[in-house]
Amino acid sequence: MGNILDKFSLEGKVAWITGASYGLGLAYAKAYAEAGAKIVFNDIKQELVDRGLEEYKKLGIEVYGAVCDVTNEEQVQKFVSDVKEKVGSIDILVNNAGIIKRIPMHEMSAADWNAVINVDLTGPFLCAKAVIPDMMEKKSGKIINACSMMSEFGRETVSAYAAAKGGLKMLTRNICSEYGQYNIQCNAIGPGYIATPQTAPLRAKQADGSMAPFDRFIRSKTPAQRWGRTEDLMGLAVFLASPASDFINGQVVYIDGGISAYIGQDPNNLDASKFQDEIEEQPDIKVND
Ligand code: NAP
Ligand code: GCO
Repeated sequence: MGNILDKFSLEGKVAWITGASYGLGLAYAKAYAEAGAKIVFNDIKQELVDRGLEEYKKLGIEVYGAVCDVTNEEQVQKFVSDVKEKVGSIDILVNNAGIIKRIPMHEMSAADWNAVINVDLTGPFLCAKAVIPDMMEKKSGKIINACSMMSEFGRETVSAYAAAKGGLKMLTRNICSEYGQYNIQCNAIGPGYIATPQTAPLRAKQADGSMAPFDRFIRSKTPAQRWGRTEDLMGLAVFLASPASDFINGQVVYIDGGISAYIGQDPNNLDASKFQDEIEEQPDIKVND
């Protein structure tokens, strides 16, 4: 009987994290590399892939990266076959790539709606479809989807994103149901509100230097009174990709600082001065909003 920590090793596995040039995807890739996996990643444009390659090089992580739009089945299939030839068949897929558009539903165009559904729901379908045949042959595989608070809750202006993330919860359960017999586990990470470029507009310092109203709201809804950090999610990501979770399937594991368990306090009662040094300017990276 080896050491229990051996169950968390990803030694010798090929892990594909989609959209991993920065944000949560980069954090997952860092964690997987430390756990022994070979990392492959894609992003939607070469400048982002190059940015990611630079970042991984700085971290001393050897990776394979290429342009691949997860909504384009031809690009997805080509990415998977190129990886199989150059690195090896994919053992772990993290469907991380995602966008959000914050627009009142009655003002949202069908094009914007479709863009979000395509990336956040159809993309994970196409990527899972591409890797499952090899996983079936190997009788082993891990698929981890990026769900969200919006897999459970709605809020103003995020109708397409919530519909996609709710659908992604059910896609997670269906892949579990259809492929569990091949020793393929499909689970989802359900982050709360995490400080990444995607949520930067919600945290941006106000013109008068005060905290953004949504920042105050989230802190009043979170028992820890803080936003999640990308490193908060790394342990769960490794766990769900490792043999330690072989009998967990079809689950969404929420990692949200307690938001989903807490009715919250009156935002006006929050002592904002405690967090003054945490208030961020807008980051310089492109943000989907
Ligand atoms: P992010 O900072 O916006 O990063 C998303 C990445 O996906 C970016 O590199 C983005 O590239 C890429 N991408 C977008 N569309 C793509 C496509 N069609 N093909 C390939 N790559 C594409 O997001 P994040 O905050 O790290 O979140 C990562 C995932 O976790 C997303 O699915 C998000 O919905 C989910 N999530 C985030 C939070 C949070 O609080 N941050 C909480 C719950 C769930 P571009 O720069 O070109 O868009
Ligand atoms: C928003 C945020 C959230 C987070 C995340 C929460 O506008 O409400 O972007 O949707 O991204 O999904 O779990």
